[in-house]
Amino acid sequence: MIKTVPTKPFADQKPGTSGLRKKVPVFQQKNYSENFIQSIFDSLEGFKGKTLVIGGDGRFHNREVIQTAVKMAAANGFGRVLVGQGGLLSTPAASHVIRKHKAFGGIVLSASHNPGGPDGDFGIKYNISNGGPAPEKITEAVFARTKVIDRYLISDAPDVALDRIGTNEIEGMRVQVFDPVADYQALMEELFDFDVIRDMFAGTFRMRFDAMHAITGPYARAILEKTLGAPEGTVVNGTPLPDFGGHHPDPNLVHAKALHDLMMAKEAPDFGAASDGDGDRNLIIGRNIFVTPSDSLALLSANAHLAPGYAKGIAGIARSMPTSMAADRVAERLKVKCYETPTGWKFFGNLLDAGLATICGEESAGTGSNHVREKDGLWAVLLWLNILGKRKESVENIVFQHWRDYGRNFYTRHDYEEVDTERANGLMNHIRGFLGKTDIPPLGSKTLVKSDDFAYHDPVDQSDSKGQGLRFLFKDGSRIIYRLSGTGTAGATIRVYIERYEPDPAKQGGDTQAALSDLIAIARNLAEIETRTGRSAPTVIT
Ligand code: VG1
Ligand code: CO
Repeated sequence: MIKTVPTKPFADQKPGTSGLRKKVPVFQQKNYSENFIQSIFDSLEGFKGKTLVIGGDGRFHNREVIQTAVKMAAANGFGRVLVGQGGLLSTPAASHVIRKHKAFGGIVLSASHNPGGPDGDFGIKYNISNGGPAPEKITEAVFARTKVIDRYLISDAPDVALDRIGTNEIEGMRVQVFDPVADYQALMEELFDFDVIRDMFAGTFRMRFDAMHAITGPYARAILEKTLGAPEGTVVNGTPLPDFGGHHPDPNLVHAKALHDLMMAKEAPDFGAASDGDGDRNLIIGRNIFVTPSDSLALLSANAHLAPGYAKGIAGIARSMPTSMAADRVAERLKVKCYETPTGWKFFGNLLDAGLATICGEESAGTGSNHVREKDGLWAVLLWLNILGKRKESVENIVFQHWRDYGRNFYTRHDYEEVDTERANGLMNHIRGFLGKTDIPPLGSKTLVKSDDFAYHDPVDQSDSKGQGLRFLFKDGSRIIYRLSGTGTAGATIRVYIERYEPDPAKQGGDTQAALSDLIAIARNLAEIETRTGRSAPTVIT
């Protein structure tokens, strides 16, 4: 039976960079998830009888909300839902399934790289029929609805057997529980030369993939070990756990330190990689060398033609504004355009749909292409493997060669996490005060060519997005950028992005932090970070 349940609005359901993210206890409040899901449905039109894809990254509270979402989809009139077995579905796989099965949209339960468990984070995001994150127009409508919602619809049917593949029915709506890996794996086989990669594993080539006890474990085992012949044990931490084994499923040098240490050790395998909570990020480390995500975007774009899926070349590249400008140089050489968008994958969707860009990336370990409408961790790993198999060179050689060819963009991001929100806003306002000025004492001898609050005009739907990050651009091509994170759940996270271009091969080696030390000092002084936040050092450096 379909029930109409009265409810009251929650004031804090504003979606951030990627959906609504809050602490688990917030989501456990009565009606909290229901209100948000109903607000999504209330903001959409024309889904009666259509298909909805539902899945999540397996974190704590996943199964409960999957059941809720299925019963609410039935009550709201969807004709069919596709649910990943066990309630599991990586973000890129969800994107693919939405596209392949011509679904109206999808609900992905994830807080991605944020920690999980009973005191960790949870999240809900909505993806549209192109498989990509809902654009701002929709997230704003959802938020507006959450502020006035007074009822939600739900079926009182018993729970769906999530672990059994097969078809059930609720209120006349079909519920199909499917294998979350199969469709995705088939897509990867179309894009990449699996024989080339298989040959590599049949020889001496070895890798480690750290799934961080998150969603990519089953995908990586099936593809790398079972299909490509990588030895068993190549995938570590491969079982998704509700609390990610107590770790933080953020594939960076802090949270994937074990992988980094291994890759820098004498017994390092040839290639190391990791992915995040929901499988859309990738960390790439060669023996002896960490590849920054910005460099990885540039390298993948320059070498994509070595994979069958991109043999005809790429139509364009898109990167988020804070991502280094290394990809711009590749685009220039390939004679294609490089688009600069605000942070968050939702801004790439239109460019991909319109065929303006083929490969997209963010400095935050996100890379992807037009094969889906989300960033895709394993895709990046497989493209790297395909390139390594074709070029038969080490990661280190490939990276150094790239720097020699194009110059190196030294790049780092400093995060100050859980800063008091008022203080963080004060700091941003202080920096904003410098915008447009020429006389800025903390800049010392650096020559500023432009400073602004980044705004984006979407060339496809003509929408405008303002307030996307404070930029200081210097004459020598270096940049300092400040923005506040839109994915955190406690206080504010200040992100400082620092970049300098080095064309001289003789100066391209060495430590990134040392190479950027002048700019780092300027960035700290300009923002008065220490006095305003009380922090003498960043929480995380990537
Ligand atoms: C961060 C990253 C951004 C990424 C977003 C979602 O956002 O900076 O590049 O798209 O996370 O990634 P923010 O607002 O905290 O800087 V995921 O893998 O957490 O969905
Ligand atoms: Co993610």
